[in-house]
Amino acid sequence: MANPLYDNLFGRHAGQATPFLYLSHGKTISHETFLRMAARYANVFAKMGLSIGDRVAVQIDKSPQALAVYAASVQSGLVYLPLNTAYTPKEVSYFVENSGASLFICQESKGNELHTVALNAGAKLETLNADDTGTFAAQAKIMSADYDTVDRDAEDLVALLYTSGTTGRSKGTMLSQNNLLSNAQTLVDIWKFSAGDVLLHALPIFHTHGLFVATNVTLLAGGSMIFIPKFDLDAVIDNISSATTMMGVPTFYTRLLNDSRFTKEIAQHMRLFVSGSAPLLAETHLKFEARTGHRILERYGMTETNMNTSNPFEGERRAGTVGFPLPGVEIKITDSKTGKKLVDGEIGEIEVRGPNVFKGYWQMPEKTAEELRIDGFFITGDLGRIDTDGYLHISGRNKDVIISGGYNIYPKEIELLLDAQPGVMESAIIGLPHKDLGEAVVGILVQNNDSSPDLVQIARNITESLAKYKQPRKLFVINELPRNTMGKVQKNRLREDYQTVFKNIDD
Ligand code: MCA
Ligand code: AMP
Repeated sequence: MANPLYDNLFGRHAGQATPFLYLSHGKTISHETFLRMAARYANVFAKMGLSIGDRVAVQIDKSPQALAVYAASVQSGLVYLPLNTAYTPKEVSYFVENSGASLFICQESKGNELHTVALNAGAKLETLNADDTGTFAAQAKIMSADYDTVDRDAEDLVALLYTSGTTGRSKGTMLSQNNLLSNAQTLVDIWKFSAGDVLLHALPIFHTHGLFVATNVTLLAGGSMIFIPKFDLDAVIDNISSATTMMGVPTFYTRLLNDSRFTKEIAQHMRLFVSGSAPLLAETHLKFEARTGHRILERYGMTETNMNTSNPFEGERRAGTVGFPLPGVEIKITDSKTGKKLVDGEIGEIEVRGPNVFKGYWQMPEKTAEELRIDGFFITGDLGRIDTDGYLHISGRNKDVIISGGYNIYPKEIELLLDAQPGVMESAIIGLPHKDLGEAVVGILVQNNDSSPDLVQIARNITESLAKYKQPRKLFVINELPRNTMGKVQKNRLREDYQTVFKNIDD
């Protein structure tokens, strides 16, 4: 037996002093140093008595330590559950409880407020900071840097990533060793990653894009990463000439284009820019090429499926499309109502099948059955069409979701909170065009007959329950929501009415 994901991503670098992470102030962490840190962490897990399949929930700043917790979880046969650092304790409590996590690791600064969260969920709480301090780090320091990797099967669960749902309840996406490994292998191959690659990493590492695409691909190829804590324009511009590749959400590229320091010269050393998580406007694609001579490679993925399609590395990277199905991945376009396959050119539901497709939603068999067909096709909720040359175009969404700066935001979750506010009869959350974030969140409220809503107070009331990026940037009050004959709120009409709310990039 073996542990395919650990062996391929991590174990293969054992004893190698080659660079893995370039940090600020000229500090470098080699593969060997990183693996020793992970092995120490795995020994802490063992000492705590964690067993195979236990969930480890983690809400800590982007750091080598955070990546080492991921590696240690894989090595120990645990299930890694990364959480957005923007989530409030209220949001976190749902994930820790729902997953039944045995261990919850947070930053020391949040230890006090998250203590109750862990307690209520029956999870043990440990702290870990980006400077390698905290209760978890202290235990790791006295542990051996050798650990016998736990045997795992390709189909075993390795990660649980939560995605919000259209009903307002988040679902835990169960990902197997092979879901992650097969996808990383394909991407290394088609994007021609090698040990010589230096990836400029400015994405968060609690989502698929920054963790399973950028990091797994680099690890598998044996390359290195310039590891920046977050997308900081100055840091990206300072480091870009030392990198060979970058992965980002469209906001990264629009922000770079808006800065005159971002020139053809500093991008000369790069061999590949990849974009995903949200639509890249054809206009951005063309401007980027005009400025740098590089054509951004756009690809399409989801938490449930990792990557599904990609524009070609060699061949035409077509603006406004997400390219072709990855090798081994099938895409079909179906009629949303009947599920029947449509002919090329027609717009319908995008369905995906392949080794990348997840194992189902954690303890939600009905939800799983609704979205994952018995024949293995996953109904993405995205709408698209395949053109005569075989390129997939994403033309819309069949699900009510807003994508803001690459983060998915589900209106229902916010509407449920707004509907419960004093003076509010009902609400509708919409995403409106935003020059920096692609879409930004706006709330439309209908007031109660007897009292009017206090918008300032409402904005204050929801801060405890919602991460900052989900909070509406603007709230409006109207007399009634437009509805169709079936009584369904016509959000497209609201979007039309308010489409110019964010006129400037700074709005
Ligand atoms: C930060 N804020 C946001 C967002 N990010 N508001 C809406 N949408 C956001 N995405 C808030 C901050 O809390 C702050 O509030 C204010 O906006 C301005 O922050 P700013 O400093 O400008 O933002 P930032 O820190 O620079 O972040 C923007 C960002 C970041 C760089 C676009 O959100 C980011 O790194 N996004 C990447 C998301 C990602 O990795 N998605 C992949 C999901 P205030 O100032 O009031 O406190 S995986 C996925 O989608 C699939 C699998 C796929 O295909 O990849
Ligand atoms: P998430 O739930 O965070 O995994 O987000 C997945 C969703 O992001 C997909 O269902 C798409 O709606 C969207 N997405 C990802 N990549 C692209 C892309 N290149 N173009 C348009 N939408 C994308």
